[in-house]
Amino acid sequence: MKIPANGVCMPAGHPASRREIMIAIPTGLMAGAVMALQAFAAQDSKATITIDNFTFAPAELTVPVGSVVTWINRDDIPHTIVENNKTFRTKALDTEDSYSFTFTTAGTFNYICGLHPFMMGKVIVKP
Ligand SMILES: [Cu+2]
Repeated sequence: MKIPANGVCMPAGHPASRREIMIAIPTGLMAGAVMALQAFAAQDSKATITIDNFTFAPAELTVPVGSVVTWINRDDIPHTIVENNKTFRTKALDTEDSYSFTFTTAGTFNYICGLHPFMMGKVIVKP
């Protein structure tokens, strides 16, 4: 091992290493915060509406913004889901077909079955 003339052993990378640590800590904290937010957003963010016997159940569903709502057709005939303001609209869903929609804005979403307009449902999205 070669010892420098002044006798002080100073690795070339040393001045940068403290700065790297100072950057690494906030980055780690931010990653933790993002993961915590994702865990929070995932809470109660999924709901299912069953279609059976010409009925949406529950007929009225309240969910927080960001929720994914899935409709499943358990009836033995096809149904569609058509939101009154065309926010979402499906093709005919056969038995056991499903459709998912993510509600990204708050509001009340009234929908019907396009094949049987007397079938009505409502999703209320809270901010
Ligand atoms: Cu129908």
